[in-house]
This record gives sequence, C-alpha cells and structure tokens, in this order.
Amino acid sequence: MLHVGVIGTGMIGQDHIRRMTQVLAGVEVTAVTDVDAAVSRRVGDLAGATVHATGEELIADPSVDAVVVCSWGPTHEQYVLAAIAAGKPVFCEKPLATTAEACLRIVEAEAAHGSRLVQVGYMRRYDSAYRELKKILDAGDIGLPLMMHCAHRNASVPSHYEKEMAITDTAVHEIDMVRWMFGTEIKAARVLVPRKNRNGGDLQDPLFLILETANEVLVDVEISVNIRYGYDIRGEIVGEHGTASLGSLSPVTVRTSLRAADPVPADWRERFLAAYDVEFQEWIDAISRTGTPAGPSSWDGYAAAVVSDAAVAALQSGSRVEVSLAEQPKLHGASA
Ligand code: NAD
Ligand code: ISE
Repeated sequence: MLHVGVIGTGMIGQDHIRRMTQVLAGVEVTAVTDVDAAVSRRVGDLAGATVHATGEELIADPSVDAVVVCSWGPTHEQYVLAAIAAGKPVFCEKPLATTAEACLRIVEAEAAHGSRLVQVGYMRRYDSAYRELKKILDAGDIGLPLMMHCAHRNASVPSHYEKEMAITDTAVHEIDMVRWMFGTEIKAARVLVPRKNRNGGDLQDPLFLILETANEVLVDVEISVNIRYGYDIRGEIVGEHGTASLGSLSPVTVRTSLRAADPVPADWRERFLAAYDVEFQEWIDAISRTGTPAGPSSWDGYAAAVVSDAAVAALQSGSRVEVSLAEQPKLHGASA
C-alpha cells in the first residue's frame, strides 16, 4: 500500500483525493495540508487523513511515502525541492514551476539525488484518444506528419486567471502533448491575436499559438478561455496521405426535435476523468514496484516551461521567438 500526502486541497487536490480514496487500488491518503486550514480540515476529515499545518511538515511525516502537490503553481518549486531533499517521490500538478529557472533548479536537484523522483501532471499522455492518435501516427498510417490543428477551449476561467496564463496554464498542455506526440522538441513559437471575445473582460482572449517542432511540423493552437458553451479539446494531425483526429466526445448522439446533439463536457474534470485515473494508477503502481516514476519527468516540466516562456515573449513582442534549452542531464536521457 502506498501512503500519500497531498499538498493543496482545492479543486484538483480534492478530485485526486477522491480518486485515490474511492477509485484506485494500492493507495491510501494518509495526510493533507492547505494554507486554507478550514478546507484542509474538512477534506482531511472526509478522507480520514492527518491534517498538517504546512507542506514541509507533511513531507517530513514518516507515514507519508510519496507526495502529491496540487497547490497553486508559484508554490510548486518549494514543495518539490523539499520532497527531493527528503528522498520521497513527488507527483506535481502542472506546471512543474512557474518559471523555467525554477524548473531547472528542480531538474538539477533531482539529478544530484541520482534517480528519478518527480512526475508532472501532464495527463493528456494518459487519455485514450490521444494515445490512439499517437499509435496511428507511430504506425505510419497517415504518412509523415506535416501539421497539427488544436483547440483548447474553456467555458470560463477563475477571476485570478491572468493574460499570460492562456499560455502558461492552459496551452502548456498542448506544448507538452506536442513534444510527446511527435517525439521531438519545439524550436520556436509565435502568437497571433484576433479580435477580443467580449466575454473575456481584460484578458486577450482568444489567442492563436503557432509552434514549430525541430522536425518541421507546424502546430496551431486556438486558446479560448471564455467560450461559454463547454470544455472542448480538439486535435487533428495532417499527414502526407491522411489525417487523424480526436474523435467525438460522446459515444451517443441524441436526435430529437429536428436536432442531433452530442453532450459537451463542462470542464477538465469531466473530459479527462479517465485519463487522470490512468495517470494516477500508473504512478501508484510504478512507485510501489520500483520507487521511481515512469511518466512525464522534471525535464518534460522544464522543457514545457521554456517553450511557454518563449510563447509569452512572442505574445508580448509579436515576433517569432526561438526556444533554447539547457543541457539535458544524463538522468533524463542525455548520453554521456
Ligand atoms: P485551486 O485554487 O482550486 O486550489 C489550489 C489550492 O492550493 C487552494 O486550496 C489553496 O488554498 C492551496 N494553496 C495555495 N498556496 C498553498 C501553499 N503554499 N501550501 C498549501 N496549499 C496552498 O486550484 P486548482 O484548480 O486545484 O489548481 C491547482 C494546481 O493544479 C495548479 O497548478 C493548476 O495548474 C493545476 N491543475 C491542473 C489541471 C490538469 O488538467 N492537470 C487542472 C486544474 C488544475
Ligand atoms: C487548468 O489549470 C488545467 O490544467 C486545465 O486542464 C486547462 O484546460 C485549464 O485551462 C487550466 O486553467
């Protein structure tokens, strides 16, 4: 049985605690913490977990074998570094940290530790539709990939959501997915800005992000975060002699009153429900078997942050911005 401590008991923290206590096997949530003590007390009592005053106290708790970080992005670095210092595996929700420099500090601390401890919550890699798309691509069924068209649409976003978060918090999922899907780094980013959605207040919404991969695939991502009608994630790869796209979201279409309708998910919890389950079960199994995670690494978290920084710079300057990565440590695949 893997004993897990969860830092941050907000929306996704509660959802991951629910799946670890009610859905998945081989795991027990033994400790929780949140800066909002009332929330962590309520969530901890429900889960039958010890409630700690701070993340550091939770990490030091001997009843915690592994740590899950679900607090706000700017707090991720301190907790991931503390878990590495304690030698405990740590699953960190995306983004790994909010700056590329902070992500690099995590990569370096893990490399100095000498074995992998960190996994980042890029759950699209566990979604059955994205996995099928990659299988088709890798089998060569549509020829070499040339382009990919994506859309990342949120019905709405919380009031603390700022302009750059369309890239650093939202499109960062496509940035990670593209690196994984095409098995290559992203070399440059551009951002085009259409007229504003009047639902978006001060936000520059939508945005049109263009990524260039190192092997010359062009990827466009429409990022709309106030589209009202629901949560809609799209992706179509254009190959040399065919295309492959994420399918319809619903196994059932309802036809009535001269209309045909597919339900649209309300938010990420509904759309990626099964992907989060698979992501966590694979993480629990890997840590229980080997003590080492096998999913998206701190290097993946770092690379996504560097590309998202380049995209933010492209948004601010209106120009094409090249991506420049640090040297990859041996632990993450660089050859000696
Ligand atoms: P949220 O605001 O609902 O919850 C965050 C919680 O962290 C809050 O309860 C807050 O009090 C707590 N917190 C803040 N600072 C803290 C600290 N120093 N120590 C302990 N707790 C602290 O936000 P959320 O939507 O649950 O997002 C949390 C993280 O999960 C973010 O990094 C976000 O990007 C990520 N996320 C990922 C996905 C995904 O699809 N993988 C979806 C949503 C959110
Ligand atoms: C949120 O943090 C997520 O990660 C969701 O998957 C994404 O769709 C949303 O835009 C983010 O704010």
